[in-house]
Amino acid sequence: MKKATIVLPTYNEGGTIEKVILAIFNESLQKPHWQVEIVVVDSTSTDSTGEIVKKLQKKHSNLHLIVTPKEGLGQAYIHGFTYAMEKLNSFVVFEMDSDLSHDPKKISEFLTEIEKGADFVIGSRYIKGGSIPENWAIYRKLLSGLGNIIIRLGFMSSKSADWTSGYRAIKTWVIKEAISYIQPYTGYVFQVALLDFAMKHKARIAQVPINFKDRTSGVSKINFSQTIVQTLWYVFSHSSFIKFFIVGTIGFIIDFAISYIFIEKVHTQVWIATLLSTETAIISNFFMNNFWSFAHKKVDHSMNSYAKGFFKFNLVSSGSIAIQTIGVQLLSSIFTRKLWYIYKVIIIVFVVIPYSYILYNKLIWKEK
Ligand SMILES: Nc1nc2c(ncn2[C@@H]2O[C@H](COP(=O)(O)OP(=O)(O)OP(=O)(O)O)[C@@H](O)[C@H]2O)c(=O)[nH]1
Ligand SMILES: [Mg+2]
Repeated sequence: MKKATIVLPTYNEGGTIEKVILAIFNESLQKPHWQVEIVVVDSTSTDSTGEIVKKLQKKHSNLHLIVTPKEGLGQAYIHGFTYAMEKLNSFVVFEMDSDLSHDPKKISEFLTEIEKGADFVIGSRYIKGGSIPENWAIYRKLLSGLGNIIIRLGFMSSKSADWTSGYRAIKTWVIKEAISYIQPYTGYVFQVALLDFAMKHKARIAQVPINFKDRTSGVSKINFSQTIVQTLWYVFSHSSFIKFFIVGTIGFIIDFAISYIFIEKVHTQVWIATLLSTETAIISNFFMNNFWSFAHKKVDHSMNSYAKGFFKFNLVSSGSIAIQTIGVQLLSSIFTRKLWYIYKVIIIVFVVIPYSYILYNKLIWKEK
């Protein structure tokens, strides 16, 4: 029998915690081959949450309670995961809200995905069969929906439609590897950081649809403005795509500056200046991409791999130059020549950027 531990973070959830615990134990009886434990991580609730759990512990030996200071959702989960791994030797841990927003009936679907080989199962509100509450205020629907779109674009990944969902089943090998990485993310942003880490460390992702129910008791603990700022900053500072974009912009400045110096000040021939400036930009782009944008899949540390990677990078870059040259010339001859700079921007944004990003991922910085 493998052990699955459901970690329930609580802060003043006295109105629902008993129902949640009993429903989980009830569901787990239906699932063969799994031993289910519950770890409640209570951030010293000021209501009756702690007492209710202690009362239930008398009847249920597989119910555990950790009481911690109030340090945010991420920290509560880290306490719960550590307990599940070190004290209970769990194979899988679950994240689940304690306010009945997440239906315990879904547990068996998550475990089925784990049995099929997934390492990280996400309860998704944004896939077929999933939903958010209809009565959510429009601002909340927008925040959640738009937030997920921004995160997905930033990480350029189609593996998860719901990055902020708090209903998940995760194999403990993923948590063991991730634990020091997620440590600084104390608030709700920790959900995004954990999934980002798992994806970058080759965890197999699966999704099950969930119908998120609005809480009917207690109050929300999420601090929206703090969560939005922290999440946007996280995506901005960890997205390969955004870094690739910044590297491209720096490359453009280097290219332009060197050309300018050699053409205007040193008075070399234009083709020499252009060759020198583009190749310098290509070299700096290659190294910045390797050690920054795609650092999690950087090429092996050997001369041979560098040479191969650099050669392919030059090929892709030559393609970008060809696309731009032909594209700008073509559009200038079809439409007015005066608007050449607009054609250039359009071609860079809609053709060159996707073309080079896709080819870098397919040819140079591949998933290992
Ligand atoms: N231990 C602990 N649990 C927390 C903390 N913050 C939130 N939680 C719990 O995390 C779960 C999710 O928090 P919620 O306030 O329900 O957040 P939400 O689901 O995004 O928002 P609503 O459902 O609208 O309230 C709940 O079970 C909370 O009790 C915390 O600082 N410590
Ligand atoms: Mg909730």
